[in-house]
Amino acid sequence: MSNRTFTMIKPDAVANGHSGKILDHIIQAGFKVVALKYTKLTQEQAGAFYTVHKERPFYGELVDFMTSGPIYAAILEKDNAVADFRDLIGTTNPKEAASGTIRNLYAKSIDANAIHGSDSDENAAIEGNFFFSSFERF
Ligand code: 3AN
Repeated sequence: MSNRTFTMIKPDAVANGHSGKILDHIIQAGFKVVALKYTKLTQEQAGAFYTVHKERPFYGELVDFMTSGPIYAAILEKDNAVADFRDLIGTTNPKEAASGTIRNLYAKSIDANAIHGSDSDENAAIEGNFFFSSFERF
């Protein structure tokens, strides 16, 4: 069973002053923050992070949006972390996100959707390694 996932609080949520509430929501839901970083992605870094979406029509917009302001990146620990965190954040499109989910509460649109959550154990490891050195994700 997976016990780690990776998240980013995206530029819209940081700019709107929601970072603290979102982090608290995550912690109150039983996730332990095992690594945390406040940073701003370059176009090159965002392009590399989202390389799986390279062929999708929204790739350029996604990279522009993710570099538009600072973000928080974090590794989170909990039993069944990947699936439980996807439930906590809600669907990609916040208009369809279940009541009380992070995207329902804090996101406005499908591109500016407040938060990222890894979609598999494999991607959680890749994404965590992208942001954190081995010293930072002990
Ligand atoms: P999720 O983040 O819910 O796993 P993905 O992996 O399908 O969603 O998409 C990655 C990111 O790309 C989303 N978080 C969202 O910001 C953006 N995105 C997805 N679909 C669209 C779309 N139709 N238009 C604009 N941006 C999108």
